Amino acid sequence: MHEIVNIPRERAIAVGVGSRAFTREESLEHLEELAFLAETAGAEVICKIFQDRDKPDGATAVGRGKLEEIKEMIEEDNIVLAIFDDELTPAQMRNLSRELNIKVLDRTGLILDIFASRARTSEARLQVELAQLQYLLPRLSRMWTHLSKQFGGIGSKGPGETQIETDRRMVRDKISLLKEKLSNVAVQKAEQRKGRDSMQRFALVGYTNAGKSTLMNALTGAEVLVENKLFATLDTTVRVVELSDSETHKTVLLSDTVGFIRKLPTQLVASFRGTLAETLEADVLVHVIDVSHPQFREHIRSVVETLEAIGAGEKPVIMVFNKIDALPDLDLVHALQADYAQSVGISAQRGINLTTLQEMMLQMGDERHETLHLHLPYSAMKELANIYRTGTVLDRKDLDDGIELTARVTTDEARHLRGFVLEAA
Ligand SMILES: Nc1nc2c(ncn2[C@@H]2O[C@H](COP(=O)(O)OP(=O)(O)OP(=O)(O)O)[C@@H](O)[C@H]2O)c(=O)[nH]1
Ligand SMILES: [Mg+2]
Repeated sequence: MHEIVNIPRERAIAVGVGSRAFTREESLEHLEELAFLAETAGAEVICKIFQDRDKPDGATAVGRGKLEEIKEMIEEDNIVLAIFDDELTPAQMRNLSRELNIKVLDRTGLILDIFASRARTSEARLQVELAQLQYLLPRLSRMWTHLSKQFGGIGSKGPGETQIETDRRMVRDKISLLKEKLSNVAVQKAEQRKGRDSMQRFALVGYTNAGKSTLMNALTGAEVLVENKLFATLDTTVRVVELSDSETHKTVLLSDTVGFIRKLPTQLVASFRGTLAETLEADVLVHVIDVSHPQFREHIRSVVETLEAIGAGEKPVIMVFNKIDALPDLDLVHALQADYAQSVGISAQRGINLTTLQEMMLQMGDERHETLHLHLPYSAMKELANIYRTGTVLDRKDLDDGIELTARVTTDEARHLRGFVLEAA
C-alpha cells in the first residue's frame, strides 16, 4: 500500500551574479543550471533574477537596488527560499538572511542538500555528512542555531538535529569520527578489490546527466537508475563487460559513478574519495559528454579540472560524445573527432556506435599493466611520485629503510622499476 504524501514544493527564487570571467550568455546558462539543481532538490523555481556586475558585492552579493527588487518578488510571489549561484561568504549569508528574511542557500549548500537527500548507501551518507560539517565549520558562530536551520535547505536534511546546540569542538570531534569510519570502509573496499586485480578496469566519468548510467546499462545489462535529474547516481557500480572483435576477446570491468558539475564543492570532492576509488584505480577513463548540451565544452573543462583535483588527470581517456541522436546533423561530432584522437560519437539510449566504442576500449585496454611488489629506498622518491602519477598504489608500508609497495603500473613503468622488485605480486 502506498501512502500518498503531498510535500509542498518550496517556492524559490534563483539569483545569479555575473562576473568578468564569463560572458552574459554563459552566466545565464549557469543560472539555468542552478534552477535545474533547485528543481532536482525539490524546489519550485518561481523566478530567476540576474545581475551583471564586475564582481559580487562583498556584503550582499547583489547590489542594493537588486536586493530591493528581490524583496518585492518575495512578497508578491510568496517565495520562501532564495538560492544564489556561487558560494556565499558566511557574512554574505548572514546579511542576506537578515535582509530577505527567508531561507538563503548558495550553490554549494544546494549541492550538499541534494547529495544528502539522495545518498543511499552508508558510505555515501557518511561522506555527505562529513562534507556538510566541513562546509558548516567556518560558518559556525553565535549564528549556529540559525544557520543550522537554514542549512537544512530543501527537505531539511541538516547534519542531524543533535548537532544544533553544539559547538565547534564537537563538530571537529564528529568530523574526526566520520573520517575514521570512512577509512575503515575504504580498507574493506580495497580488500574486496584485490581479488579482481588481473582484470583491466575502465571507469565512466563525466558531467552529471551526460548519460553515464545509460551507457553503463547499454554495455553491461546492469540496471542502474537513469533519470533526467542532476546527480541521479551517487554510488559506484562495477560490472563485467565482454569486449570482442574478430581476433580478440576480453573480459574487463566497467564502473559507473557520481557525476561532476561546475564548482563541485571541494568538501564533497574530498569526502567522496571512497566512492571515487574505482575512478582513481581505473586503467582507462571513459569520459561521457552530452554533446547536445549548449555548454558541453565548459562541461568538459569542469570534468578535466575535477579529475586533476582527485589525482586522475593523467590517465588515458576515451572521449565519448553522447546523445548524437539529439543533434540536427553530425558536423559537430566530425569536427570533435578530428580534435580528439581517441573519441567516438554515440547514442547510449538508441545504441548507436556502441560497437565502435567497444573496439576502441579493446585497443586502449591493450596498453598492458602489471602488479608489482616493490621496495623503494628513500633515495628513490622520484620513482614513487611516478607510480602515484601513472599507476595505482594498492598497499604501502613505510619502513625504516624505505617504502614497501604493491602497485599496478604500466608495462613501460614496470621496466624502469625492475631494480626495485621484491617478488612478483
Ligand atoms: N537523447 C538522448 N538522451 C540520453 C542519451 N543517453 C542518456 N540520455 C538521457 O539523459 C538523462 C541522463 O541520463 P543518465 O544515464 O541518468 O545520466 P548520468 O550521466 O548517469 O547522470 P547522473 O547519474 O545524474 O550524473 C536521462 O534522461 C537519459 O534518458 C542519448 O543517447 N540520447
Ligand atoms: Mg548516473
